[in-house]
Amino acid sequence: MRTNRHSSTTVLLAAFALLSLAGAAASSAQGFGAEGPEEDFAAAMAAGPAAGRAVLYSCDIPTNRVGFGYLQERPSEEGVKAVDIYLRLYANNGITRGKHAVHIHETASCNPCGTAGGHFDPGPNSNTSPDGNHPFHAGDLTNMTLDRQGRGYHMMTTTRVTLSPGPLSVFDEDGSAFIIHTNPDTYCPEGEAAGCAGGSRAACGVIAPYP
Ligand SMILES: [Cu+2]
Repeated sequence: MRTNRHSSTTVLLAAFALLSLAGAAASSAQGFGAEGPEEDFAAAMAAGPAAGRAVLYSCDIPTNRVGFGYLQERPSEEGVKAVDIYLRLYANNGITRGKHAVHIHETASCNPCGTAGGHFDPGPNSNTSPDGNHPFHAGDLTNMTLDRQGRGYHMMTTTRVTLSPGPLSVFDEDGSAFIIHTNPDTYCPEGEAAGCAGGSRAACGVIAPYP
């Protein structure tokens, strides 16, 4: 349902400007080079055939824009691809310091946040129940950590989803959305337990093709 887009100097500059604007902070990122995450991300966007972005809004005050996310698929001839994800939350967004679960949820809807549905899990044995099939969903990601002002950024790479068309694409018929949860993801080591995947929803952003 989507087509590849050309990368261009305009895209590179726009991505760089946005990411630079977000500023630098300490990082525990893996898989990014010495140039720094934001420069690497801008370069990847210029080279890659498929990218996505999301504007994150508060689940308590849906008009409050609290951050953004970028996704970049690495070019590959193979069906399984790596997708780099960058998330940024601004200061004073009403979200508490500490760790917060991050997932790709199954529907491109945030209004209200519950309409994003369960966790993205398109497989033939799909079970999108947030606490029920966790951490085995395709959309399960890693916790992000916010500072005392609720500010932070997070980078991760997943091979469980794609941005280009295919059975794992987040751009399926009803799209997908990021959810940042109120609590940390415990990754449910004891199996299903209420709230083990992060509990209630703090922020949400519909994932859209970019640019
Ligand atoms: Cu979730």
